[in-house]
Amino acid sequence: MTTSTAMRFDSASLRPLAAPRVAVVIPALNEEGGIGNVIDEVKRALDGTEFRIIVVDGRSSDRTAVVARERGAAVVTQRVAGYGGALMTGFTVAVRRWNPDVLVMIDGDGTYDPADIPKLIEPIARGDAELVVGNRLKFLDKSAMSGLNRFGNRLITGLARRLLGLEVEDTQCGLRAFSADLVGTFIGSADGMAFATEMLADAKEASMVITEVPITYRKRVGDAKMRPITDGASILRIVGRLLRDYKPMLFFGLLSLVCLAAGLGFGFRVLSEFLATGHVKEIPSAILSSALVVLSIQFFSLGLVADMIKGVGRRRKQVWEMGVRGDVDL
Ligand SMILES: Nc1nc2c(ncn2[C@@H]2O[C@H](COP(=O)(O)OP(=O)(O)OP(=O)(O)O)[C@@H](O)[C@H]2O)c(=O)[nH]1
Ligand SMILES: [Mg+2]
Repeated sequence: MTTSTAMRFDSASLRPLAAPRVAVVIPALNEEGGIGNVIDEVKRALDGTEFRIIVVDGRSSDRTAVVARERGAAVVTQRVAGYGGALMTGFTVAVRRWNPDVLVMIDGDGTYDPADIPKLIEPIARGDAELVVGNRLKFLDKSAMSGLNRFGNRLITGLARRLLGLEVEDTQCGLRAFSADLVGTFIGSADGMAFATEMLADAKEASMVITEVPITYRKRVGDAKMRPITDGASILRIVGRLLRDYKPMLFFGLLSLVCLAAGLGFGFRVLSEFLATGHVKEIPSAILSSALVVLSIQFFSLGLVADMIKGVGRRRKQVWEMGVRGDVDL
């Protein structure tokens, strides 16, 4: 279990909830084989809790929407494409139409066990966490995740943890719960599966208190929607973009250092030739060297400016969040 220790400005959303209202959002694209069972299992798991189930249909070509409606879930069609777009649609609909205390996200393919949902809600209801992420890696059934997926998962998780400073072990887990007060924390700009990583970066940026809870992971029902190579590449791209947006000084500083090192490398040859002979014959090297050093300075300045912009944006967001998070009766 990992808990973020980032400094917090306000803990109003960490209040205990006696009987939380729970909205479960299920993104589903051609999951007619699994969705019905997932809905039934969610109902069983949340028996005794006040809850709603929202299936976000990605314009499935099979009977996903029909099956979901038959089992009593509310079905909405997503407006923004992709897995992330589906989840953001579901969160927005849930918050605007029903005002839940806790939002839960779970896949419609039966890989997650809805019986784990109460375990995820508990730390939020106790007032100990704002975002709870499932961790599949604790007891992973090897047949549930292909070798390629496991490798990709480890690579992406390692990069995301190191570069973005995420303190979550299973960064790609799709079973999560969070305090509905903080739904505005998530920007949802990442397309496809990269949303899972972006969500954690947003949570960290907003100093949300994050906890991981071990869960079970099963073999999926129906065909995979994930394309390991395309989705893996898109997640790597998003890690790069998140690094640029959340750690601009590191991102541009690294580019600046690389250019500086290359520039000095070429410059050294020119300079040593000049010192030895008094002439510069390697004109191309001299030009390349100065261009690289100028580029390095530009990257560094860009880093400084981006860092300043980020600081201003963050302050504005903190003020905004304090305003909406307060436990105040109006
Ligand atoms: N509405 C909607 N749902 C999607 C979309 N892409 C994926 N999903 C759903 O999101 C959930 C997770 O997608 P999966 O295909 O299971 O991806 P995964 O869990 O990373 O990989 P596998 O289970 O190994 O295929 C499933 O319920 C999908 O049906 C989409 O574009 N729109
Ligand atoms: Mg799945």
